[in-house]
Amino acid sequence: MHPQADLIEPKKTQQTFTQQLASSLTPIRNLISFGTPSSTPSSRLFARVPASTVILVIGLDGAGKTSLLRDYLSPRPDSVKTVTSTIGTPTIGVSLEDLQVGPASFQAYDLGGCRPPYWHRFDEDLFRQADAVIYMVDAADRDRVMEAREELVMSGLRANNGGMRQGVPLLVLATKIDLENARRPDQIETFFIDNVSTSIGERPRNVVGVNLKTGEGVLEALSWLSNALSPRKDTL
Ligand SMILES: Nc1nc2c(ncn2[C@@H]2O[C@H](COP(=O)(O)OP(=O)(O)O)[C@@H](O)[C@H]2O)c(=O)[nH]1
Ligand SMILES: [Mg+2]
Repeated sequence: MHPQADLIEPKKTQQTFTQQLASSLTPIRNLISFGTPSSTPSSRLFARVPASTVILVIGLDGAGKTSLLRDYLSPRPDSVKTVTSTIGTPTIGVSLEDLQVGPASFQAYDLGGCRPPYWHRFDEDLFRQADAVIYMVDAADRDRVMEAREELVMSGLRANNGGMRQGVPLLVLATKIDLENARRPDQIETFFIDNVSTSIGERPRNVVGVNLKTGEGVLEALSWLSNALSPRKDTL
């Protein structure tokens, strides 16, 4: 048994599925009691998405990508694998974090910084191959907000060799809403969606503010994404 298991309250048998998800989509210490990877709240949340769905988790470094994978989507912190891909000639190894959650794989990658142009082609490939994109933005980082939007628009949406495919859902997660200087989610929405709506085009999109220290907003955000990806019940 995990050393912290006795700190976790026993589950109430009458809890609904949604209540169970809400209470367990908090940092990893509360997920531990869920046991096997196949029974984690996040794997149940994404159980209905099509097989081999790729969910790209992307944004500037420090936005909270690793925290989301490690603390909310993974049954154990060590389930997140670091994989190396090569780009350019001569080739350079770049690291992505990869996590399988039921039929979906989450792939996290850092954008930004001063990188040669061929790195941007690699970014564009990631966007093009994704079935959904979680674009993570540090809502409290006012210095890099322009850079963050530029990366989304130029690599993700307006890429010369094709960025995000039509209809691919875009979830913008505004993290660190607990910090005093954080922008509100509606301000992030104006800046990242409304002001560049032509580039974003017609696709399911949503902006949710989250606090990855407590889990606030995470269930709402992931539920929206799993619904956006799951086959609709009412299709003919
Ligand atoms: N206060 C606060 N800190 C956060 C939040 N999300 C992430 N962090 C912290 O921000 C730092 C960078 O997060 P990380 O997940 O490594 O970002 P990544 O570079 O995008 O993978 C870490 O110290 C996290 O603990 C949040 O919502 N609130
Ligand atoms: Mg990281």
